[in-house]
This record gives sequence, C-alpha cells and structure tokens, in this order.
Amino acid sequence: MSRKITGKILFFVFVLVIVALGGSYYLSSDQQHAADYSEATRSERIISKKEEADLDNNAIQETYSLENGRLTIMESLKVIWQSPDDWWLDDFVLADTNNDGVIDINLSLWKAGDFGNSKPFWVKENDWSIKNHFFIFDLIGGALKMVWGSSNLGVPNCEFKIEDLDNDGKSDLVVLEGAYSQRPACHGNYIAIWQWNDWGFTNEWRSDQGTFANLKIEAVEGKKYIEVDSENGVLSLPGRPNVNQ
Ligand SMILES: [Ca+2]
Ligand SMILES: [Ca+2]
Ligand SMILES: [Ca+2]
Repeated sequence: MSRKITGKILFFVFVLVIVALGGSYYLSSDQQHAADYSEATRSERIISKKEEADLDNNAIQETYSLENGRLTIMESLKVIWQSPDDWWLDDFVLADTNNDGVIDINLSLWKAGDFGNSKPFWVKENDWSIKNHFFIFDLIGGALKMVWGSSNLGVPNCEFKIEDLDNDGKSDLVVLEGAYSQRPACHGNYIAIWQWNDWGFTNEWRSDQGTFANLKIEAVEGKKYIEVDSENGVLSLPGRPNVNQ
C-alpha cells in the first residue's frame, strides 16, 4: 500500500472517530436533558378534555384538546399549535387571567429546565430537573404568543381553576399546592388564591395545611364557592376567603 493511500485511510478513520465522539457527546448531553417523567410528581388524575373557542376572533372556532399530557389546538382541521413533546400538561383553562379583556390559554405543565430557551445570561447553570410551571399564552392571528411564563414554581400546583370568585371583575387563580417530594402524584397541602398584578401573580390567601383534592368552583345564585375534598369531608368556602371571611 502506498504511503499516500495509507495516509488517506488514516485521515478517513480520524474523521470517523471525531464524528463518532461528537455524536456520542451530543447524545449524552441530550439524554442528560431529556425529561424523565417517571421521576416527576404529577397530577393525580390524567385529564383528557376538549374545549371550543374562537380566541383569535376570526369567526372560526378552534378546538383545544388535552390528551396524555399534550395540548393540541386545531382550527379548520389544521393543527395551529401543539405543546412540545418534552412538556407534560396537567391541565389547561381558557380564561382572562390578566384581566385585559382577552381570553388567555393557561397551562399547568411539567418540564425540565428552569428557564427554557431564555435563560438569563447571569445564570450559569440551568436547573434540568423536572418542575411545575404556569404559562399563559394568547392566540393572535392564528399563532400563539406567550403572555407570561413562570420559572420553576417553588411548590407544584396539583390542580387549578380560574374564576372571578368575588365578582370584582378580576380573575382569581385558585390552586391546590403540593410538594415536589410527593410520589408518584401531587396532592394538595394548601388551597391558595393568586391574582394577576401586571408582572406576575400575588398570593392573596392561603389555607391552613390540610389534605385537599378535587378542586371545583361552584356558583349558587350568583355566588361562587370553592369546593374541595378535605380530610374533614367536602369543604365549601364562599367567595374569596380573605375578602369574605
Ligand atoms: Ca379562530
Ligand atoms: Ca387576557
Ligand atoms: Ca376577583
């Protein structure tokens, strides 16, 4: 074999090794960031639901369907948006959370990475553990626009509802707060009420510690009640507890 051919073969092998090493590094860093949802605390129930609304006001209804942790938004049989396959959505609610007159798409989701693609430059390491987040989107001209997205929530929301509990014209976000240590499912330690404050949410009220599940908002003769199962049976709290009690 001539020296020239041996050189070419060696060069080819060298390139193969570099490509293989690069590929394995890429795979390992990717695997490191791949979401391992078997280790994550999630909502106790897997919610499947479908809603219809025309949020972008083009006189054509969209369908919002949640199946196996994934939200698909369709209009005229075309998929407008689907949540990324490395997110797990516990639930979604269509409601005007930030009180600007536009109905928002509110998501409670689990994902790896505290900041997603917009990690602030002063944060050296993203936190790749799977944590609960609350995201708000609007549908504008057939495309989704993010209104607000939390970083990792301090404690996960096991369930949430959005209603105007005290009829003051402003939405109240009602959540059952659990803990990340709960396995395999999140269960409510506290009932909490949050309100939009133009840059995020302010906690307006939090219950005493207990065991809470199956959060519902009921309306009786125009008055709203938070109904929730507790260790002492079904609790019914009228209006917004900090205002009404
Ligand atoms: Ca529409
Ligand atoms: Ca809104
Ligand atoms: Ca209110």
